[in-house]
Amino acid sequence: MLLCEYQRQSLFAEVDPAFRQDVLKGLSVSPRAIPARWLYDGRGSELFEAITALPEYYPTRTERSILSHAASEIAASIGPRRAIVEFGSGSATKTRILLSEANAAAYVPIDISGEFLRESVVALSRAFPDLPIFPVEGDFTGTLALPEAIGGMPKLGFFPGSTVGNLLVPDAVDLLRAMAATLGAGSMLLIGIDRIKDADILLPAYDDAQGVTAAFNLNLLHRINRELVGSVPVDAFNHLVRWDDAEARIEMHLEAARDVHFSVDGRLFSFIIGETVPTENSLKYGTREARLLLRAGGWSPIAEWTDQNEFFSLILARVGTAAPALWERNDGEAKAPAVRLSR
Ligand code: SAH
Ligand code: AVI
Repeated sequence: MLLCEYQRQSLFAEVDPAFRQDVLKGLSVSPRAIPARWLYDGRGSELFEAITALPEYYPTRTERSILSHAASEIAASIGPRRAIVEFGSGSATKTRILLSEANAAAYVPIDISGEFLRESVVALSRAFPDLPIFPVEGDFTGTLALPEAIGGMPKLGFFPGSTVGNLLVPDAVDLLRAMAATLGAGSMLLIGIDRIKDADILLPAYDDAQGVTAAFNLNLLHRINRELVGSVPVDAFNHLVRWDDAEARIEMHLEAARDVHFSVDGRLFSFIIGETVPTENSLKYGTREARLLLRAGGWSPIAEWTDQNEFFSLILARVGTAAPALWERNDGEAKAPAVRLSR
């Protein structure tokens, strides 16, 4: 019944007014910038899935491996019958690993990419036929109400993929605080965070040899042309990736390869050669910074898992900032090592 309702909605899908507003504003202001969430229309989500399989893109396979090794320990820490609320669920591939161990009471995938969300829910409900699934289509940085059906259940927020890295620090803190408020008392959060590492590894991960990430970035221009009656000559733009060491972030831009003029929604825009519009930041964190970020966002880290190369962290946190983490206690209770290595 719920799925039919979602399928019905997709037939009447309209252009999101927030997309129009963000693009028109993002192209008009100086410096220009378009929020990364608009990279994910149906095609963008497909291209992101293709990125996750690229040899250069280490985050997905690394996090999947960490999660596979840590899943039973995580399940024991969170206890049974939680509702798992996933922020930016995408294909929910990693979620399957968690769901196989966690004995969840319900699953709430939240994603802005509606068509992709519906498809992934259909696939997931086949794999977990007894699991109540309540998809929520929308922007998790806005105000989203959770389905009433999970109101009384204890909750685990699941925020994998280092999607938190696509927000600047103040926005990430705001989001973490909003998650704490939405998930409520007694909730826990399992979050994936990509670590700072050599630019030699980071840059190819966002500028792969096959050009899939370039297609993902340029798809934003196709989306603008399609949904906002644009005339952007897509071949006049290049995919540009930079590593900003001071900010510890990858920046993805669209760069004009020549002087170019176009219209969007009836408004005229010009780029001179070399001018760029940023389309995504991907912030990387040190271990201490990641824990501080969580604390600032109203969560207390209680366990952390990483991989052999220490490329990626999976952190389990409890809502509230009062309790010290296991590795911070000196009262004899501390049993867990600061970092549990899993390969
Ligand atoms: N969790 C998956 C997918 C990560 S890709 C993984 O770990 O592989 C990021 C996902 O978040 C995409 O599916 C995208 O559509 C979604 N997303 C990005 N910004 C969003 C926002 N502001 N609100 C809701 N979903 C968002
Ligand atoms: C979803 N997010 C965490 C990805 C990242 O690595 O920042 C998006 C991405 N952009 C280009 N490649 C992957």
